[in-house]
Amino acid sequence: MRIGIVCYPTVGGSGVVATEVANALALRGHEVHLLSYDRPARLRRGVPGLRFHEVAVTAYPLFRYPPYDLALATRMLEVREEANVDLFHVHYAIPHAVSAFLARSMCSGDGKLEFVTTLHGTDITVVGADRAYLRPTRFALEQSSAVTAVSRYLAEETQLVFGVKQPVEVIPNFVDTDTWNTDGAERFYDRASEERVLVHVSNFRPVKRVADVVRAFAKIQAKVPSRLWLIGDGPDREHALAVADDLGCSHRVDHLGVVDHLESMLPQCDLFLSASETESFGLSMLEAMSCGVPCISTEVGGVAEVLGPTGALTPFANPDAMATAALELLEQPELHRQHSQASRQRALELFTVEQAIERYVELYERVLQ
Ligand code: GMT
Repeated sequence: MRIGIVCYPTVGGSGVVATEVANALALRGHEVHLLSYDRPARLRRGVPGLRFHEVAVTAYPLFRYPPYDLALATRMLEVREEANVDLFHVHYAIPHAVSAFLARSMCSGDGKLEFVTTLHGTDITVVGADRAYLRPTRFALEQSSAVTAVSRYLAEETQLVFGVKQPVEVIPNFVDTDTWNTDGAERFYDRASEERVLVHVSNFRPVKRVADVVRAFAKIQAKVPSRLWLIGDGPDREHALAVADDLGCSHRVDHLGVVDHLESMLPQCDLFLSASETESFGLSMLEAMSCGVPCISTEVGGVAEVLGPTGALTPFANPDAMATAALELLEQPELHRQHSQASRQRALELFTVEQAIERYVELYERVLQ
């Protein structure tokens, strides 16, 4: 098949998932055209049949907000005409699904331009529910050849917020379990120092509540020797570090920024902490699980579908409860070992690349019939 993929190029979850879908499809012999305003970091080079198409937006003094959605629609049309793509798969509804509809409407020639929209989370729960975006997003979802969501929670939320008529199919996110593995894993019971390494990975947006992670960690480090690795970057970084300072634990908190090879660091971690206010899936937790790192998360959105019986879920905005759940695993090596193995096992059983790509290919075929 010839497939066009549209996504944001940032390290955020939707861009990562879209890029991994593109990589996996190309490695399976499909011709894949990825469109975005920058080349995504995870897009593989040298894979036959995998091409990147930059979407350039012209600046003009009159444009306070350059119209990216128009530039994207034009680029989609060009790629359709040049490469004769069979269908587009757009990740994150806003504005990608609207651009896809526009591209379809401008398209002349044989056949309807089909597009599949995959919803990732904030495109529905935060941004999509904004009055300014709600109606065009709902319209574009109704026009999509098929709509998928990355968790059951998000599919239900979409029906609730948008009242769309067509079904929303759940195709969960996935992880490359070969790359994200437990090779060379070293947990606290293997270390002479017994220091526990806790990790949080995110884009540090307010929705991630990184300061709550730090608050929970302050309690944990008062009980067991430990460090907190804060990985990623974003608007709440300074606030989170200031909270660590206020709570007297900044000497145990390392902000490592955006790292290149997270998969080689996770096997050295003991626990992943997530304090998000909403999380449709929690891709970075799945990556941690695949490396045998149990996750403690707030009980929000679709996280329960990802963690299952591994790790623990704690109430939102309750760092004390998060610390208590974390200490349970960090003070009992045998219990930690069980959760670590169960986390890896769950990733292998339910969230592999093969499972997800098979579902997407089957959906594309259905749409094209
Ligand atoms: O909102 C973000 O933090 C980024 C966003 C994205 O689309 O880049 O993440 C969402 O999509 C990810 C991939 O499907 C999910 O793993 C995240 O849970 C989801 N974020 C939220 O729902 C807050």
